[in-house]
Order: sequence, then C-alpha cells, then structure tokens
Amino acid sequence: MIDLHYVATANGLKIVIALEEMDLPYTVTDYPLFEGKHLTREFRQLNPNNKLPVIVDTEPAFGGGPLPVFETGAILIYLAEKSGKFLPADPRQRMVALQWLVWQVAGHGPMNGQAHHFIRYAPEGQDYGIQRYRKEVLRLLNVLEYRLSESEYLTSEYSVADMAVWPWVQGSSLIDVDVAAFPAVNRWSETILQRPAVIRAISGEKTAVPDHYMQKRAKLTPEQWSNTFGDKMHGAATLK
Ligand SMILES: N[C@@H](CCC(=O)N[C@@H](CS)C(=O)NCC(=O)O)C(=O)O
Repeated sequence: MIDLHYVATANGLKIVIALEEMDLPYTVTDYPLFEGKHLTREFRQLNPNNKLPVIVDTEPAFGGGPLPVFETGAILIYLAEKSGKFLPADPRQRMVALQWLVWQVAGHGPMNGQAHHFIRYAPEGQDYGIQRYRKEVLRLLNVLEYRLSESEYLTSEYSVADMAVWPWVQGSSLIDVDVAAFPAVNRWSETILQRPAVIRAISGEKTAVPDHYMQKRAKLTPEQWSNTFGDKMHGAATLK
C-alpha cells in the first residue's frame, strides 16, 4: 500500500496521476493548502524539507519496513520502478525520460512556482518578479513546444516525465499564459486530459483541486500567509 500525504496542487496531482496510471493501491491524507498541517516535528520524519507531497510505501519490495519518499521527481522514479511502468526499459529512451523529468523538477516547476507566487500571492508592485518569471515560463513553453513538435510525448512513449509536466501546464491560465498559442503543447495536453487515469485523478473526491485554490489573486489571512510563505513555514526548518 502507498500512503500518499497529499496537497491538491500541481505537485500533488503528479503523484495521484502516477498512482492511478500504475494501478497501485493507495490511501490519501489531505493537507489543506495554507493550513500548515505539515509544519510539525512528526512530518519532518517523513520529509525533512516539510513540503508536500510525500509517499510512504508500507511494504517496499526490498523489505526493511515502511519507506517514506519525498520530492516528486524521486517519488515518480520510485513508483515507476516499483510498478515496472511508465519509465522506458530501453536505456536510451529511459535517459530521455529522466532528462525531461529532471528538467521539470529542477526548472519548469520552480519557475512556474515563482510566477504563481509573484502574480497571484505577493503584495502588489512586484513588476520585476512578475516579468522575470512569466517570461521564463514562456521560454520553457517554447522549449516544450520544440520537443512536442518532434515527438508525441516527451519521450517515445507516455512516461512519468509527461505526468510531471502536465499538471503545471494546466495552471497556465492562472498566470495569464495562453497554452493555445503553443499548438504542439496544446495537442499533447488535450491527449493526456482524455486518459481515464488522469480524469480519475483530477476529479477524485479526495484529490480534485478545490475552486478556492484557483483564485487568480489569492486572499490569505495573516495566519495562512505565515503558514505558506512566512514565519511559520520558515520556522519548520528549525524544528528539532
Ligand atoms: N520540489 C518539491 C516541491 C514541493 C512543494 O513546494 N510543495 C508545495 C505544494 S505544491 C508545498 O509543500 N507547499 C506548502 C509549503 O511550502 O509549506 C517537489 O517536487 O516535491
């Protein structure tokens, strides 16, 4: 069994999509965004970085008791290896998939995350940050467009790399980016949207993204701000 410690965001959705695609049994514990339920000593035992999502494999194939895994890139590789699915067996294609997966978690995800931060959450008047990260998101969409113009998926077949990139692309309109301007990305995005496992993930009772997470300009209480971007969040890194 996989216990998924979940938040209904792009990073969380990557893992539900993978679990659904791989047909692995899982439980979901939801951590409402902005509430800071994961900013505890106990949660640090699962992820010393106090971020979501995290999985715990209660019965890893190699024994040794329950195994927590954090960082979505590592989680996706772990699940692909456990299920034997969605990471190509061919070594050359496997390397292609791993490159795009690392591209997502090391660049595409963080740049989109910063764009969401400056456009949707930061106090008004952050023009430089907005310009910088929005332009970088557009640059990365051009990179995706280039790749998806020559290949149906990021590698020769649908893989965990596509599962990592796709949820972030779905959030583009929230940062005033129109994916329709990127025809190959749009074609790829629509194809993935029709996959039954993806439909189950995005519409699941426990996993669908709630409407109030989708506000273009979020209004957080001081406590929610502290949990998400302020003292409470930073303080979690010093919990012993
Ligand atoms: N690089 C991490 C990013 C994880 C991350 O930033 N998660 C966000 C949700 S998308 C989170 O935990 N936010 C709450 C917080 O920062 O306290 C990964 O890929 O797992």
